[in-house]
Amino acid sequence: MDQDVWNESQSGRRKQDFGPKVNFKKRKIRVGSFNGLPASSQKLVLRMQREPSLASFEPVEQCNLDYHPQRGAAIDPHLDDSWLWGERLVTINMLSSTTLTMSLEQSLSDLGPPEEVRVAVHLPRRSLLVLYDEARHRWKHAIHRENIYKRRVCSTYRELSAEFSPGGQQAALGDQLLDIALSFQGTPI
Ligand SMILES: O=C(O)CCC(=O)C(=O)O
Repeated sequence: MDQDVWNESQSGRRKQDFGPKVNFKKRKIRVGSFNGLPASSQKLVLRMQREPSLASFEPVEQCNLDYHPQRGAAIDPHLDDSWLWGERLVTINMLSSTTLTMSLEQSLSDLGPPEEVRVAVHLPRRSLLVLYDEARHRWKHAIHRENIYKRRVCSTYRELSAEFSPGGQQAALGDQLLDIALSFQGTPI
């Protein structure tokens, strides 16, 4: 990864993207210069697919993030888009361990105001995390800066939503994106 350029991103992160150019607000997608996931991911994706829960997982996008305590790197609580991205978000955690903080606004009693419930998920170095179902769609996820102890790099892989999958309204575009992604000839966009 360090042989490719890292681009400055928000909150002290650096990133490398392998995927189409997307304007989520306008719901527009441009294939642009997307030329696939990197060659180094081919083996990893095959290995993921050996896990029963990832047997049908075909990623169409990869985002590498680089966190360093000296830059105060973090990612604020958020939900990933679900117009383009599908059910499973798969992240490989590398170089050092961290904690993923999951949070949900919940009224704990009928009368009380909503309160934030937090769950800390330990991510060991070299672990793989799959977010799906409520953890994907209801609970926000974040990495707080106090949980970055040393340089940490992660790769997040995303699959297509139903709209871009066979039978969906934008299946043809989805098919084209998958063909490019799974050529594994990519350079960062
Ligand atoms: O650093 C991580 O593990 C989380 C990355 C993430 O939430 C994202 O890319 O949307």
